[in-house]
Amino acid sequence: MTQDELKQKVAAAALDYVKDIPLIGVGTGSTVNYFIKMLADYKSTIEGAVSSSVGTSERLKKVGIPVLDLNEVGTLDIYIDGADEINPRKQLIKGGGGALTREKIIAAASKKFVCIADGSKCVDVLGKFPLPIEVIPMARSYVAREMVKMGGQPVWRENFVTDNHNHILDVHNLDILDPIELEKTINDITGVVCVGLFAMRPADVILVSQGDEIKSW
Ligand code: ABF
Repeated sequence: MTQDELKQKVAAAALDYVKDIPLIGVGTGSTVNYFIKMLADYKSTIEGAVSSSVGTSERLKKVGIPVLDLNEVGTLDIYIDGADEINPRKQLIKGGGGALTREKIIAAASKKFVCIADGSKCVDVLGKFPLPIEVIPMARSYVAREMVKMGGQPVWRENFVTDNHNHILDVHNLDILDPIELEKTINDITGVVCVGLFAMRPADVILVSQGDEIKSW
């Protein structure tokens, strides 16, 4: 199976989790894009979705699902999103697509976060995938220097601005042995808007496609 076929397969498996749930949270990325296309068949049961990015909002509207403001919806029963890396404790690196801040907000406001991915995303230790950090633009160099002190190699994602008008640093070479501690430490750096480490609020369910199988834990 190609990677795209694996993404489609796991996206289809996530449909079971949104049956009969009127309001859902929807993430960003190529795996979720397949999920959004498949949601077209659930239009009658889904009243609306809270979206984690401008791109996802456009895709949802295209398939006829109204996009709602999280402030008006309150707590969501379910949030479906992808990841860049997943460890056995359901902790994640996210933000390769730059939507990490809104993704983290929706995850925080959801009762159940179901993370969907193809098997290539599973790792024992997070950190091979460069860790994305959204920063206020004027703090970019300062935050980068702080990350160097922590042993990382930050690279500015040039020519990219987030939906919140901020910048992204991708931090290479971090061996993330204690994800919760690192998430807290990076959160404390002035100028950081959000770090793409989802450890304090990990996923609740991981669905991964590997060959013909869907593994879940
Ligand atoms: C989002 O999409 C991200 O946080 C992560 O960066 C990415 C995964 O993308 P894909 O499904 O394209 O591999 O959920």
